[in-house]
Amino acid sequence: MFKNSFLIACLLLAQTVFAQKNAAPIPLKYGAQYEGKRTDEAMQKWRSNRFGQFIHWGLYAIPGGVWNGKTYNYAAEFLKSSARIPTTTWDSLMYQFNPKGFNAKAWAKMAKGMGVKYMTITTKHHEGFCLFPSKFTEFNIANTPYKKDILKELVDAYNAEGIDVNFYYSVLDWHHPDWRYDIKSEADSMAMVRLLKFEENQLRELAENYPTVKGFWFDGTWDNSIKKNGKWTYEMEMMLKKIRPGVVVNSRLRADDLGARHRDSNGKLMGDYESGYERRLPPATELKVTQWDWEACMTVPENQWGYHKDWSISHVKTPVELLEMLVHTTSMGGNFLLNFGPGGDGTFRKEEHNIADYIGKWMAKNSDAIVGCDYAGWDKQDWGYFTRRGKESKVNAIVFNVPVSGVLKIKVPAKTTIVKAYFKEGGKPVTVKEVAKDQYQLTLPGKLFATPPVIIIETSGGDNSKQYKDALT
Ligand code: H76
Repeated sequence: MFKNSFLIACLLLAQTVFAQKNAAPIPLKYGAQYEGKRTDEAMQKWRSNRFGQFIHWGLYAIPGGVWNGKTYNYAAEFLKSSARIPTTTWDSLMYQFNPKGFNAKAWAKMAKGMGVKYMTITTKHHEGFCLFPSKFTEFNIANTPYKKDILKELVDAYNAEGIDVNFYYSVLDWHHPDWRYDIKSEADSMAMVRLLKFEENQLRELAENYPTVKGFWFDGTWDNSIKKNGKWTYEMEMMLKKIRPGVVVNSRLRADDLGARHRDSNGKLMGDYESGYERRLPPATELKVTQWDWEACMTVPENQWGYHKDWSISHVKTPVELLEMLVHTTSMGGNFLLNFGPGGDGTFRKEEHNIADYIGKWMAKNSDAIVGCDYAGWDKQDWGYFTRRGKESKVNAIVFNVPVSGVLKIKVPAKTTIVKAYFKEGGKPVTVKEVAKDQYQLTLPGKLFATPPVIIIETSGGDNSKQYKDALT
């Protein structure tokens, strides 16, 4: 009986796979615009950046997760919703927005010191407050006691440090009266038309007024009201690319004709890169992610993006944990966007400074193994990660877990020979031993490492298979 149902299940599976393979693609007007990776210069720069700083800053930074003496453990930027605060009450926080400790140049210097190549900032989060002076709403920075265009100050300061700036923009808007979660009536439909027109105006404003913007990072697009407006998401992508050729847009913006998100109804990625890896990395085995560009965004605590006063309620990732995530991401051909949530006073917390210092010190010596690097094409090993710059014959081995044996096992692709290996820092040679066909061992000196070492492995296209005879099986 079991055998029979197993057989039937196999047949059914084979049939579905067969059917999918042969099915004609669903015709779509607003699906993926191209397949694979963009190869233009702007995209190559975006990809080579690898390490970015995410900044969540808005009115939510002022209460910091605490309302009327009560601490709300959910994400600080969701406080309005968690504590069910009426819109008018929440919005009046804007009259307190006056970050006395804010210094755009100091922020940019800290980011530069950390080794990031790009920064993505919330121009408008779900609360609807705009960090830029918008013609289309009063709910913006110009009407706070701070008054100045804080977004422009940041763009200028980061650009001066050679850091690209991208704009996060939430389509979901708790402030705007026309936002709808779903469209169930003609009135809803008309409200959403007005909302989307307002947002189109703001997006045009952002693209036109900040000419160096390198990308748009959309969020708050998961509701039915947006799934039913795939055409608008397509039009926004086209509009931004027309105003700023080369601009990079995340997959999260997009829905297709049928409401499929990120990937269209034919399974093709929309936008320029997969942006669905949030607070997690793709599984190590999922190297197929390299078929398109992708980015993982990461919080320091479990789920806090905006400033929260109390970080004791969840695990706070250590600097070395975050560094490992950055390296892991690079080794799988992705970008790593690490979040910072400055306080209402415009300063970063101690933990964030510590992370910036620790990663920055490592990047100062080793950024060559990250920036401009990609998946190396070698099998992942338990002791750490491989990265490689383009098609170079040099491979970087970044060691996070030193085995008890002190021996790093390596399996190279067929017809690859390891010529030599040495520590990137100091150049000390590492003993290399070929132990079987396409298999090597690197022996580490018997000492503990204070920070993850990078070992440079030089290879040649030599064929080591001749000296080995495969077993007959
Ligand atoms: C849920 C959610 C939002 N998406 C993250 C990138 C944060 O902005 C968070 O508030």
